[in-house]
Amino acid sequence: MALVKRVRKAESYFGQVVIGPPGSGKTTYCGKVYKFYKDKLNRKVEVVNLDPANENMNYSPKIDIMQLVTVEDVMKNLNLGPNGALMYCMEYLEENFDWLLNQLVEIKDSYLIFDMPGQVELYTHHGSIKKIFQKLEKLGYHLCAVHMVDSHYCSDPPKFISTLLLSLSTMMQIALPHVNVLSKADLLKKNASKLDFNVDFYTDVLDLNYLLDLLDEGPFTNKYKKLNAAIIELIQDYSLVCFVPLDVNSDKSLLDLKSAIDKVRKLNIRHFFSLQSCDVHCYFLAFKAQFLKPCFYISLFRVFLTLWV
Ligand SMILES: Nc1nc2c(ncn2[C@@H]2O[C@H](COP(=O)(O)OP(=O)(O)OP(=O)(O)O)[C@@H](O)[C@H]2O)c(=O)[nH]1
Ligand SMILES: [Mg+2]
Repeated sequence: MALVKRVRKAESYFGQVVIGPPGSGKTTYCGKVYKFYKDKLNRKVEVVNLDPANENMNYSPKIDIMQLVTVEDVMKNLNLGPNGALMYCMEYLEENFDWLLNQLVEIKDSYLIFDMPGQVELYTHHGSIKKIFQKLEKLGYHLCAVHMVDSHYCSDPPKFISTLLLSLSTMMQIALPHVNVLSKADLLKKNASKLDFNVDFYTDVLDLNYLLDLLDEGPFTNKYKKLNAAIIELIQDYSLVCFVPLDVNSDKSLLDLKSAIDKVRKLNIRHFFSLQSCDVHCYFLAFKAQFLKPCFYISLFRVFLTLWV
């Protein structure tokens, strides 16, 4: 209780929570953005590692979950596999929230970068991460989710559609101000000639029906195509998902992402519907309000109906 009071006394705190599937570039980004903020922007910044199986950190974390619990120890002691052990670690962190808060209080004047694990269910339906960041929000931490997906998925239409759906469900689950990022944009540029469309098509997520034309035709894939059409309609109708491309080795790219994050943070949720979401490349809690609209549920229902019919 005293700890919570100590936090409440202070002003607001800011930072970003770097989430996304395995290997999407989260840890690399955390190390690069740490250096960028510190050396180029002269900001006080710290990285908090919340991945209990983080082996190759390219930064020295100020707070490290591996001092509280590791996947390796949980696997050994509880006889769990790597995925179950990671879920256990996150639940353990949730139970020991004060361990985290105690250390956050010590670096309250720094901008925070949270490096997160790469297990997708932690961001789509498991509750611990959501609850941890909700608690921090209530204590005055203004955090933005930076959701990384590997831009290599742009090379395959069905994979790109899955990526859109994953981004949407992560936004719904985590419910923080949110920026979707297509990581490894240098490779995207390098291989642009092999893509079906130009890079803007994938970042702006506008005319998705073109993707449908690229899906295989056939008696067995007809239903699959109808399902993809319904998913595309859902994503396009609500214009909730688009991406900021990121090349971690480019300062300009890091700066562009910083601007998108700052916009998300500064914009008042109530202004959301007066903005073109793709103009700002960012989406935030306001889409909660979409869920109050019956038509949102009708669209979702249609997706599931297509799956069954
Ligand atoms: N070309 C290129 N490679 C990158 C970029 N960002 C990350 N990588 C590479 O992608 C690989 C995975 O990066 P990580 O930072 O370990 O990914 P992660 O999301 O932290 O992975 P997990 O923690 O296992 O989920 C590494 O080999 C990085 O060097 C980028 O902008 N461009
Ligand atoms: Mg990592």
